[in-house]
Amino acid sequence: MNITLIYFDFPFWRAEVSRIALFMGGVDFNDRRIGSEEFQRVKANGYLDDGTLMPFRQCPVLVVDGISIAQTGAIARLCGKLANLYPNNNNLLAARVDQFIDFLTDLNSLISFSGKDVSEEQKLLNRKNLAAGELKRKLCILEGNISDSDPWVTGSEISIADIAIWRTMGWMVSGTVDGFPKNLLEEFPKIKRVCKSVDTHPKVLEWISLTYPRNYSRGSFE
Ligand SMILES: N[C@@H](CCC(=O)N[C@@H](CS)C(=O)NCC(=O)O)C(=O)O
Repeated sequence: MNITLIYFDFPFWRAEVSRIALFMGGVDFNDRRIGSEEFQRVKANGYLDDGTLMPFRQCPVLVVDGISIAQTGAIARLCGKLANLYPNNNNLLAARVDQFIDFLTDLNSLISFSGKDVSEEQKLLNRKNLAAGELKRKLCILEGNISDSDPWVTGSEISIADIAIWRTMGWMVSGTVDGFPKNLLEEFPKIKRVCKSVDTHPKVLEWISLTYPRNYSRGSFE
């Protein structure tokens, strides 16, 4: 199987969950990172410069044996299956993983839209309100869906859901999202516990040392 994952040159969860899954599973892939100029051309015509199809003119895209697949969740599920980080033969458990990925997609949209087509000042205000209001409510709900006793969100095995939660939360508390305080997770010990477990996983640390810029702020879960 020939696999290429296309995204930008930073570890945002949309691509990072799949990159890390493939790495953890020992699945060979081409980690293709594109620049903003090429992405402008993708948005205009739907193809990379080498002719690769970008189905919805968005990133990430996974190309498997010449077939292009779009959408974060679809890509993460496929990579999770290939890497044994997503249930291959248990539909119910698979749906339990899916619900977390879809929930994170909701959170991502909430955050993105709060900064869309508004002034910097308004964006900062929107983000502050979001962090103290609707986002906090959603984090509270996420916290309530994590068990007190299981090590990972869907039980005894790590899955793409844990990796996705770690990377999304890490981004939110990294200090790079204007208006979000770094202590956003203060009241959520179970979310922090899961994030810390991923953040200290030996394969995740190996991937970080291989690919993250030195001093990259991936958030603290203390
Ligand atoms: N629903 C898509 C959204 C992906 C998305 O919004 N990606 C951003 C980059 S992080 C993008 O390509 N934005 C450009 C656009 O939507 O035109 C997914 O889940 O992958």
